[in-house]
Amino acid sequence: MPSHLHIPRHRHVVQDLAPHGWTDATGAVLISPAIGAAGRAPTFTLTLAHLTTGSCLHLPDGDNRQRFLYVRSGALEVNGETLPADHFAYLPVDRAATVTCTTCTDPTDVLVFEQPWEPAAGLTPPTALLTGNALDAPAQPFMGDPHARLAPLLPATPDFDLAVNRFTFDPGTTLPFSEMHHNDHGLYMLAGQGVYRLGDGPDERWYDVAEDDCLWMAPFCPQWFAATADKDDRGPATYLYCKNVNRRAR
Ligand code: UGY
Ligand code: MN
Repeated sequence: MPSHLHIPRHRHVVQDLAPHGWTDATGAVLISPAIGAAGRAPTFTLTLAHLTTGSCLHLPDGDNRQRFLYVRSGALEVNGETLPADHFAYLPVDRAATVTCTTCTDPTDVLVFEQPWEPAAGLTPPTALLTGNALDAPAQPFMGDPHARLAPLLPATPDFDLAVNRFTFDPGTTLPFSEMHHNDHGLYMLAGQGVYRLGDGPDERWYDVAEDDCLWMAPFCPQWFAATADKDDRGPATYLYCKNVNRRAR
C-alpha cells in the first residue's frame, strides 16, 4: 500500500451523490476511508460535487460529521446565505443545515471535506456555522518565506480537530524541507502548477500537478512541493488541503 495517491482530473469518476446525502447532484469521491489497506485509512472524505439548479444537501440534527465546503466555481446557498466562488462554509456536527443551488446559471463545483469530530477530554464540538471568503483570509509567510503564504480558513482553537488551509507559492518557491508528520492530508490544486515529491525509497514518486489534481498523503508520508512556472507564466500555485489537528497522534 503506497503512502500516497495522485488522483488527476482525467481519472475522476462522476457518480450520483445521493448516498452522500445530496439530491440532484453528481460528483467524484476523490478520497475516502475506502483507501484503507494496511491501516492507513484516511479519516476524512473529499468529494468534488457538481451541482445544478435544484441540487440540495439537507443535514438533519444529529448528523455526526463536520463538513467544510469550498466553492470552486458558481455559487450555492448555505441556510439561505449565497456563497460565490472561493467562499467556504464550515458546518458543525449535530446541527441542521441546508445547502442548495437554486439559481445555478454557471456550473457550480464544490469541494466537500467530511470528517467525524473526535472527542477529547474537556472539549465539546464547535457549534457555530462559519462562512467566509478564502481570498480575505489572512495569509502568513510559511516559516518566514514571504513567497509561500499560508492562510488557515478555520479557527486554530483545540475544539477544532480539522484544519483546512489555502497555501500559495510563487513560481520557484518550495516547501522548505521534505516534511514527515503524523497528520494526513487531502490536497486539491486550485491554481498554477508544480511538482509534488511524495514517499521515500521504492515508494517515492514525483508528480507534475496542476489545477484540479488531487493528492492524498498518509500519516508520515514524506512530502515536498516546488511551484514551477511555464512559458505562459500561469502565476502562483495555490492548493487547498485538510489536516487532522489538535488531537493525540493515533
Ligand atoms: O501543514 C502542513 O503540514 C503543510 N506544510 N503540508 C504541505 O503543504 N504538504
Ligand atoms: Mn504537511
